[in-house]
Amino acid sequence: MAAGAAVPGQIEFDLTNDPALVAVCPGDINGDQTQDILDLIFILRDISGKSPLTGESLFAANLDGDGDIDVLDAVLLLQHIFGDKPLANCTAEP
Ligand SMILES: [Ca+2]
Ligand SMILES: [Ca+2]
Repeated sequence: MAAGAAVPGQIEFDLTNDPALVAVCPGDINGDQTQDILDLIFILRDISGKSPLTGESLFAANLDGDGDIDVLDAVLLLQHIFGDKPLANCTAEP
């Protein structure tokens, strides 16, 4: 995990793999406050290389917190969609 170079007078932004440090809803890749089939499509498109995720969506998609997006994350989201293993609910910020 590489730290960004500090620029004096500016806020340093360090990319981290810790989802707790990034304000995203796990599983909500498109940011509409729900985790559904549309988000699964984003994960599948990332895995297939058609449309790699970036920024916050990358953190939202990494459901098992292992640092990259793969089929395990897709399975976790599928389990949520089918109700087998629900993820934490997303609620809109007030
Ligand atoms: Ca969503
Ligand atoms: Ca993962």
